[in-house]
Amino acid sequence: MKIAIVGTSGAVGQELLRVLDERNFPLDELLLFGSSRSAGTSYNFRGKQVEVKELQHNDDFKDVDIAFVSAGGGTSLEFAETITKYGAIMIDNSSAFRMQDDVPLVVPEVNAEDALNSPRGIIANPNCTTAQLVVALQAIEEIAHIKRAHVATYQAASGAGAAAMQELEDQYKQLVNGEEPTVSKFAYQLAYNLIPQVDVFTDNGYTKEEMKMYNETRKIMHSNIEVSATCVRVPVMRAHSEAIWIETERPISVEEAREAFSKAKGVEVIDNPSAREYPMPLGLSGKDPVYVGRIRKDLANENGLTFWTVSDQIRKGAALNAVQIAEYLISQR
Ligand code: 2RA
Repeated sequence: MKIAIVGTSGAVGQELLRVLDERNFPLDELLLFGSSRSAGTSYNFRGKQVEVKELQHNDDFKDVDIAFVSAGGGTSLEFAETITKYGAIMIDNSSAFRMQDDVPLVVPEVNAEDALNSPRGIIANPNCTTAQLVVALQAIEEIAHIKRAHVATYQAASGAGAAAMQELEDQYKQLVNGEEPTVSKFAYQLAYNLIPQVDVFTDNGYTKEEMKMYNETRKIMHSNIEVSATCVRVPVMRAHSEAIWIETERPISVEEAREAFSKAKGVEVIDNPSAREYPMPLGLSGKDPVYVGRIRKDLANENGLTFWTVSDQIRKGAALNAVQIAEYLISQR
């Protein structure tokens, strides 16, 4: 099994190396690709130094089985043909192909089988906020159809990349030292602040990030579910949180919901309010599950339920989900 990573030096690329190693992914050879800037850098994988090659339009992907691509939508669009032309499966973390009809958009806990039909050899990884959302929603969908969901996201700096995480750290240090904080990765200072905008605004007043949650959730769940989200950037390093309100076709009890979450693939319940036990980004970063807590009936809707989720944006939100898609493909061979 020959595996490639495109975008190795980025936060997701680095996490892919960790996840492939931790999960003992069955590969015989690993190829690393990146920009001209990162070419020549080498990374240790299973005791061997592997050097990053510059991504170019050549035959480098001739014998590759699966290529994990996380280098931005422009690179995915430009190199999809080069990567797949000899039969490699491209698991793409960008938004470039997610909503194309001939590209499956996959979260294995929800629609793994869709990955078996990739006519272009491309399988899309969802937006991190969507992956976290649908893993939790699927638990409830199994017991009662969800008609609509309202979501408020609390998105970590990591969503904007490793440099954005560094900028957040720097801002706190600069402010403590009485210096002007560096503001370049976000529209405003993030330290001690919240920014109610992730990505650009669209004509309906929602941001692209919020429309991803609407469109991607419907595609992954094969559902007419209505999703209305407000996506907010918060001064947290790498785990996204989401407050979720759902309306189901029939009323479901908290006990039913808690049991459904407890049984659900990829979900871990932390829900004991009397002991102040609920998911928080601090301490859950770097872990695999989507954590669910604060489960309760929605006071404002007799068919409503509300709950809180936390998940690592770089793992389940990107690298882990991509590797799980690859694991599923291998399991079906
Ligand atoms: C973010 N979901 O959090 C977007 C892209 N990773 O910035």
